Amino acid sequence: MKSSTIFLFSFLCFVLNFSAFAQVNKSDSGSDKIRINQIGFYPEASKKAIIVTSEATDFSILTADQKTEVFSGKLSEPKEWPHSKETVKQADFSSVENSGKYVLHVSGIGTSHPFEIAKNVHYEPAKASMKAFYYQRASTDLPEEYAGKWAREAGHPDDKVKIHNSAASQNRPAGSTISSPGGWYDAGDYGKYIVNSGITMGTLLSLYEDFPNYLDTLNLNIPESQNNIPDFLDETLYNLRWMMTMQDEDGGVYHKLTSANFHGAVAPKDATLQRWVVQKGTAATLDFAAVTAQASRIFQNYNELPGLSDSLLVMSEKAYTWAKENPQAIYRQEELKNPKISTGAYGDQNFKDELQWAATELFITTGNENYYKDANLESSLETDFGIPAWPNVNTLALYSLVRHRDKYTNSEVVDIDAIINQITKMGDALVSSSKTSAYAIPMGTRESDFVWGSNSTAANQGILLLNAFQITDDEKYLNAANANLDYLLGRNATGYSFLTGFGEKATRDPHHRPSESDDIEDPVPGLLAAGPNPGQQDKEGCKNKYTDTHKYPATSYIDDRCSYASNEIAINWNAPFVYLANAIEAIR
Ligand code: 9MR
Ligand code: 9MR
Repeated sequence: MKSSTIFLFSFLCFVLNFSAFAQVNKSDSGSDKIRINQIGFYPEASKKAIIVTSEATDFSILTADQKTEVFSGKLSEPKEWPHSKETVKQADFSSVENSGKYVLHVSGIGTSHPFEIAKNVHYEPAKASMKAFYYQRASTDLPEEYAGKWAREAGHPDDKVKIHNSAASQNRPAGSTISSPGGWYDAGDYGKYIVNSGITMGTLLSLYEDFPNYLDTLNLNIPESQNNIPDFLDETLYNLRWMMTMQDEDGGVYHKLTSANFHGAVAPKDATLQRWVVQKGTAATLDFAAVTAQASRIFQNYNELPGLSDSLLVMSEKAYTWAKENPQAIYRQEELKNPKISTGAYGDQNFKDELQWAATELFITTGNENYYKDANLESSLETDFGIPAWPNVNTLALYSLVRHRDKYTNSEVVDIDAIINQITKMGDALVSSSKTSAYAIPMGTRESDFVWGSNSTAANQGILLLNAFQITDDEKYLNAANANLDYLLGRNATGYSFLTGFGEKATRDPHHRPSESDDIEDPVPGLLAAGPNPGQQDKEGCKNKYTDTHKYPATSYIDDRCSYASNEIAINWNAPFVYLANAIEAIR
């Protein structure tokens, strides 16, 4: 720009400062004291925003051009949120039901990011969060036709993966190779880890079993979109087929496929370190058994996939048998050598929950009661079940049982009422804590909700609540689930929408090698950032980026690629977001 033009431009801006234009400008940058779902709300649903203030008393809802006020209301009494030490008030504008684009304004505080009130308001982010799995595909190029500006070359063919000495067997000695292509990259790194694929696939397959009609029409624009299988299942098949290559002949399943050390932040095609499959383990094998058992009953209905369902069941039972014979094959990464392995450990030493999950899925698929006896769920319902996470998967068994509850109403083996009761009780606890929460959300029921990948805690709480809703039809569960979706999309103490590409202030610089290494300004869309993590386990040069504003559990988040402790993405975090957002879309 020439200097005279700059002068004219500055002058114009100065004049316009006193006009309506300046107001629009102001809304572009949204007040960081107003925390709101930056995507929006369903016409008939509850609508809340959080204002960081102890003084302000009134708020208004304006059309997005800020020309018309459509609603004015009183803020609630102030409350402190212990997880951010903020004093906040709630703005409730649930009675605004007309579709449109709006902002929320509080005088003396400012104007919010814009948001929308509409039917299907979360459809695009919900869909994008599933499309994100396509962008995580290993061993294939992503043509522009499907990947848009994030098109990239293939990386990690994984057709000559070496058997690590910890994984050696008679027919597959150390140093020999197997082919194990495909699957999704786990996270910001390029590893493929069975344990984490387990909960990820279980979550996605459960969404499919719960809402098949909605998912059958979801068009993801992927290479398989033209075939007769729903895109949602085609995408999950991409990872399932990889998982199937991870089972050894004896039924045991390799813990992971990885390079010995993390590769630098290069594109997939340039990450060419030798890849290894490492040690068969009980956790990986049971997670595999659960996923393949569940997948077997889903794919039974597809003639286009002859034999798949049967093969999955055979593999599942073989894995289960191996795990029963090897109940304590603990993955101890620190003991591995030649080469040493330093990538993600996913080390878990307690396999009871994995066994319960696998046995239950096998029971549901086969009807064989011995599996249910093995699962032995009902003796410890009160104590042993919590919000799912990668090392903690037995609640997925409860979800599957209640989904198929019609089969068990008069059952002599399953006390389905006890299972239902457990889910609604857990749901009630989340609902009641959201009622007293300063942010009006279940997230933060306990301070320990804020862990590495805390956003998946919020999403998984949402799934629990949606299970309770599907059993009871009681809207209180649906509303609480929706409140956690609001949390993830902006109604949180950082003010960020944690889904890349969605929201005026959204995560832009995730720890994600493909996004870091391309020369595209925008990150790959539809990825859920890990979220606030007071552990702050980042490396030295990154730790000092946490300032005073990041010092509380709920604010311990930096939108910086260096931060693998708060800003990485991962398939086991995206999957519960996919469930939460798509299930709410399907229900509303
Ligand atoms: O990129 C890695 C990420 O996926 C892991 O979650 C994280 C913790 O294990 O480690 C990251 O890799 C870093 C490595 O541990 C040390 N060298 C720098 C790597 C990238 O920041
Ligand atoms: O999600 C995992 C988290 O629970 C652990 O605390 C953390 C450190 O071990 O690792 C996380 O998983 C990472 C995995 O080890 C490697 N790929 C990236 C994952 C997300 O950061």
